[in-house]
Amino acid sequence: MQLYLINPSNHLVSIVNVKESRWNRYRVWKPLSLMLLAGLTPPEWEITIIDENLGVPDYPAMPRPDLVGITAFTSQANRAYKIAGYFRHLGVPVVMGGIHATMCMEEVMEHVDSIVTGEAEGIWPQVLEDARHGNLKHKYDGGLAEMRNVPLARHDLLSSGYAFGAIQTTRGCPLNCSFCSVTAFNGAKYRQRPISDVIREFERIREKRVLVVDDNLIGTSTEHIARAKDLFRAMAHANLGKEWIAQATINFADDDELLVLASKAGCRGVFIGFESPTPEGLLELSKKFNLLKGRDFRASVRRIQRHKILVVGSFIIGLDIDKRGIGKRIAEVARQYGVDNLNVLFLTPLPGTRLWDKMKSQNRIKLNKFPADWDYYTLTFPVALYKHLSLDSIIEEMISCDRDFYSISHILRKVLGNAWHRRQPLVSLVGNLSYRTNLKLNRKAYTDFKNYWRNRHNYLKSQSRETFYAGL
Ligand code: B12
Ligand code: SF4
Repeated sequence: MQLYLINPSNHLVSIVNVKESRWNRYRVWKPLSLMLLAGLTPPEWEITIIDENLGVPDYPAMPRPDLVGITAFTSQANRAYKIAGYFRHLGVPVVMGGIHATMCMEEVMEHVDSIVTGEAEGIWPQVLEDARHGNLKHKYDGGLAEMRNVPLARHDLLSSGYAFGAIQTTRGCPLNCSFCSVTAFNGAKYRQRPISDVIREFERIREKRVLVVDDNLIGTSTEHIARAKDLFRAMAHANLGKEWIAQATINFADDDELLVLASKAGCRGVFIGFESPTPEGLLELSKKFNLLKGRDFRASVRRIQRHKILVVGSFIIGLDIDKRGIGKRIAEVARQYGVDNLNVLFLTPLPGTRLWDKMKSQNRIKLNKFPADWDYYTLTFPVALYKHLSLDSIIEEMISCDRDFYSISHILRKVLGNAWHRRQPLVSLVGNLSYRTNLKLNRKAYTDFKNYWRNRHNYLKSQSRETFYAGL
């Protein structure tokens, strides 16, 4: 039995389109969900994982599979339906799972034979068994998995073309920020994998560099942090020889022992959501956690960096309180905090979030011709109406923020500072140049986006259902 597991590309973000810049090799990450599904798949299935981000294969030249499984974030949904349409046309049943299938069930059910909502661990073997007997149900629900049942992902099935491997050690986040889908999807309960499983899986990853995909690496409570320390001790003890980056909340800076252990375990970078430069902004996004204890962000960032861990700071532009000047303000604050890289995203209503409900009820979701408009739900386009910022002005704010933070003089200062402190100056240079190179691509993307926004009614009308499915 042949199984294809497919990660659809999004033409607006895929590596295929950004080949102009070799830095983007560092921005393409392995689809862990598919490697994990493969780990759950019994041996009678012959598995091929296709990551379209590495190039779209010549599907017609490939053998006809018995089943196709597709994963998709919302921004990949439009392409996912095209792939589904192609295989269903050949008579091959298609199953879709992942966050978009869970958040937009009804839409997805129109395009595939079967959907799997929630996490796959408890249900995927059953889906395969039903498929084998030609008895696929239209809908399955995996719910939330027991972490001891998360299998070792099949890293051997996707081994080349990536700068980073990927692994997951925890799921869920108790913080439930209004713009984020993680709590709605993976639950508020913070669930940790057995440490021995994490170590065994790390040992199977061939890449020297690894992305730990956890949304909140260390959690929030004393018990979560104690477990994170145990994990880091075990990783250092296993002498894995890996360098890894992860996502965490700012409390990562609060415990010096934790930082020492993380660094010994191979932590080289951490992505932290600061989200807004003002307390009002944090309240608007329900990110009260960042307000606790009258935190000094600059001191927190410094404490992390002292352990030779680079800090990427993430902010969101387009909040109801954001006015003209917010771009420069974010760049200025990010510099004050002393982050090594700045990542700014447009406030985007993702389905299943409280932000979606709010903006929908206020009729502010302007790119709403789905599925075509899902292509733009990459957080790199302003898809909604923003309270004080028009389409043109929010884009100008984003450009001015990036231009300011990634000016050559600022990059040089940062890199020299890192060289002085022996804190991965080369990595910091590559990271900064990669962002800077992308600025040019972004500007072109914004111009195309504005044209699309203004003309999309005509554009969408011109896409008949036949042309929609054609031309894979
Ligand atoms: C790693 C990651 C990335 C990596 C992606 C690597 C990759 N190719 O998969 C990178 C950095 C590239 C990335 C990019 C983006 N991401 Co991201 N990312 C994540 C993160 C942190 C972890 C995903 C992961 O690997 N999880 C581990 C795997 C094992 O879990 P899983 O994917 O959920 O899979 C399980 C189930 O969903 C299910 N399942 C999944 N697929 C399938 C398929 C089938 C057939 C079946 C049966 C089951 C099934 O089974 C799996 C096992 O239980 C999530 C947060 C999260 N908790 O999901 C955000 C998340 C998925 N990202 C998000 C977003 C918004 C983005 C971006 C659009 C924006 C951005 N700038 O970050 C871009 C989009 C890129 C694109 N191609 O369009 C949102 C998506 C929300 C949504 N509705 O789409 C999330 C949920 C974060 C959030 N704040 O809300 N991301
Ligand atoms: S943004 Fe981060 S802290 Fe907030 S709910 Fe999502 S994962 Fe948790």
